[in-house]
Amino acid sequence: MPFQADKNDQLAINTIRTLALDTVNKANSGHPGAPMGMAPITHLLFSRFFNCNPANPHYVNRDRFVLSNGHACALQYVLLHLLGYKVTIDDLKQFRQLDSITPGHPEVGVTPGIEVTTGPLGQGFANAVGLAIAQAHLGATFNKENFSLFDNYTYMFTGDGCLMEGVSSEAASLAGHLKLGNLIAIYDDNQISIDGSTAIAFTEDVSKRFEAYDWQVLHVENGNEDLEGMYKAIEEARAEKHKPTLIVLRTTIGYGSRDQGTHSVHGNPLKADDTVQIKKKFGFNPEEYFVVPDEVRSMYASYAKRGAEHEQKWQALHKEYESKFPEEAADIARRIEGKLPTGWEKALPEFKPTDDAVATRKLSEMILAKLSTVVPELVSGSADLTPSNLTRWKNAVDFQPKETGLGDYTGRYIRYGVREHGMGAIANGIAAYGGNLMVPAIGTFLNFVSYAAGAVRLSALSHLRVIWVATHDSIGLGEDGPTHQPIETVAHFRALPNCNVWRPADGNETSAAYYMALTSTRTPSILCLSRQNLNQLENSSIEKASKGGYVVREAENAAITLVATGSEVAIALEAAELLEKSGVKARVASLPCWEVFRQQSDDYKLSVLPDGAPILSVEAYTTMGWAEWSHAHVGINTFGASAPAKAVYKKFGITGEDVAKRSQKAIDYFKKLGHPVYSPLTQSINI
Ligand SMILES: Cc1ncc(C[n+]2csc(CCOP(=O)(O)OP(=O)(O)O)c2C)c(N)n1
Ligand SMILES: *[C@@H]1O[C@H](CO)[C@@H](O)[C@H](O)[C@H]1NC(C)=O
Ligand SMILES: *[C@@H]1O[C@H](CO)[C@@H](O)[C@H](O)[C@H]1NC(C)=O
Ligand SMILES: *[C@@H]1O[C@H](CO)[C@@H](O)[C@H](O)[C@H]1NC(C)=O
Ligand SMILES: *[C@@H]1O[C@H](CO)[C@@H](O)[C@H](O)[C@H]1NC(C)=O
Ligand SMILES: CC(=O)N[C@H]1CO[C@H](CO)[C@@H](O)[C@@H]1O
Ligand SMILES: [Mg+2]
Repeated sequence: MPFQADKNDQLAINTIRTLALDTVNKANSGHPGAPMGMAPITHLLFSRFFNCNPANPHYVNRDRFVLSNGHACALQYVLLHLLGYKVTIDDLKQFRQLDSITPGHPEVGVTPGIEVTTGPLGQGFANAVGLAIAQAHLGATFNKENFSLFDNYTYMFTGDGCLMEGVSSEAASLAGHLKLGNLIAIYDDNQISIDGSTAIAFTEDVSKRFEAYDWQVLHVENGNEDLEGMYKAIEEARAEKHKPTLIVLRTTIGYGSRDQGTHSVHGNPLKADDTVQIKKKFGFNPEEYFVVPDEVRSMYASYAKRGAEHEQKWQALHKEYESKFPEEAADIARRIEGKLPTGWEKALPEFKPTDDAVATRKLSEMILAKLSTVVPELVSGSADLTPSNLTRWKNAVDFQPKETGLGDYTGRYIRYGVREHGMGAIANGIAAYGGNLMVPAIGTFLNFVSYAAGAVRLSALSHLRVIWVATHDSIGLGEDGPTHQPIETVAHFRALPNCNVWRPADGNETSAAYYMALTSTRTPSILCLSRQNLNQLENSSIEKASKGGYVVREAENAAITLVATGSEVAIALEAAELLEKSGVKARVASLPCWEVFRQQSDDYKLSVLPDGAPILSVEAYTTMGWAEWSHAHVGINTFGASAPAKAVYKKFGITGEDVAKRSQKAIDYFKKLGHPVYSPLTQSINI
């Protein structure tokens, strides 16, 4: 369709500009520059192309919009208001204020219509790639001839900052390989960031870079005025079904301000006299604030109506689909509702004490293989460590463009390449598609989850169920040495709010970790899995481990409690045996997940880590954090070493014998003090 101008387009654009200006000025804080520069493309995109239903922000086949340059969120809030989402003028007036729905950067779950939390630059870019992967996968899985149920676009705004960040390069490279024709990025090429002109640090040819990634790259030279040019570029982007598109849009930051085109309009409210002259220039009364002319109201109401009709049509199509493909329709409905398939948990294997010693990474592979058959929304993948991570089940189909001959879009195994940060951020986008439509599990070495820390933090903050299959979880990986052996990693992620760090000790515990990871729908999980074989415990169970901590070896009137995780539980048990031989009674507790254990009742926690005897922790990581549970700690507060695993454990004093010796020291020390011994829990419960 050729571009048709609307006589009120300019009025609408200036309304967006002045509303964003008022929003930032009222808060006396925020970023006016990008909203004023991107007002024209925003109006053009949402007036002519974008499908969403403001009355039902969760309508599943809506187009997805990601503001990767999240600092420009005044723009998004204004737009959501105009479109009729539940974002009022009062909400705009509460921008950046306590408990408002218009926080300083967009947050999913806080504001209706926000798809992903953005602000940390580059993340939104990669999230958009994940959303586009989800759309492509669901379309390939469920669409039938004449029933195009999942077929819409992911649009993303991005800026200089995002494109300087490595995470966007990782994601862009993969998106190009995957030929995601449903992904359209609009680059606010205003040549300004906080420090000033991009000439000081960012002079590469971005277009050539994206062409090299195999993206379609389009240019609009006058993003301030050329609506027709913008229209044509978006049309062309939509027509390209086999490549993602980058539209390089030249704009002027802070368009209309006396300081337009400079960094001074990036992140500060504009001066009062500047605001006055801007409003006059745009034909607005400088004495009036938060003004939406009637013409603009009714234009945007018509876009909302178009969106509601889009959903109605989709519902009708879905009904018809239901009658022809009842099984698929039921699966879609279940996933939209956010429910796992009934009885899925029966697929979780249980292990006998007499079963072979197996590495927990291998157990994880077995479990994933079982789950893959009963949880179709589970989509696995790895950052180029498939053979060692064991994240790929037999007969898995790779998620690949058909043309490559390597798989197709129905595939549930994503080859992320060596791009851990990109993988984490893309997985956030996949998880953010909604409900149970897709559940991403992603694999790498535990040590390299730290590479993706920026993305993990956003999984946690935005309540996304992303499951990290983090293998080679300690010095037990052996010969690869200190560069690969995590020491501080787990302490970091345990310190991260709303992130479940699991370190299972055997098969039942690994099943428990998966059970909890899948059912914790609003929390990411990191499963720390061993490279080395671990014996099955004697008394583990899915149920007990699902509490995050439990007793694996009970002893009445014990002189000491040992508490450990993962591979060190067996070492603690060995120490307990040795102690018993010398007449000392020892209990052992396994604490596979601190976060989940913390949620148990005080009584239960105290039954695992009781008063009356010293508690000694055993974990082949930094001891930081263990004071919450234990009086003394066996751990490693230096880097590891390159040698066979057994030798490394010996070097760091993490053997049954060493732990038995340390236990005796702890017992003697507290005896000498001569006062009652209280569990560290008792203190935290009482204060
Ligand atoms: C990862 C990360 N690093 C730093 C920042 C702080 N920051 C916010 S905006 C910005 C500059 C962004 O420049 P650009 O994307 O060109 O935005 P514009 O000035 O054009 O609005 C920076 C460094 C951030 N938000 N995220
Ligand atoms: C799809 O629609 C076309 C045109 O209406 C029709 O000819 C064709 O038979 C339909 N295909 C199926 C599978 O229903
Ligand atoms: C999704 O968007 C495309 C392009 O705008 C449109 O043709 C299609 O009808 C939309 N999908 C549905 C199911 O309405
Ligand atoms: C695993 O759990 C099952 C069911 O509770 C139990 O029968 C089995 O003995 C447990 N295995 C181990 C190794 O403790
Ligand atoms: C496991 O439980 C059984 C039965 O309660 C008990 O006899 C046995 O000692 C336990 N094993 C350990 C290692 O605690
Ligand atoms: C399912 C799968 O890809 N398994 C592989 C796991 O890794 C080993 C090598 O370490 C391969 O032999 C398996 O094929
Ligand atoms: Mg910029």
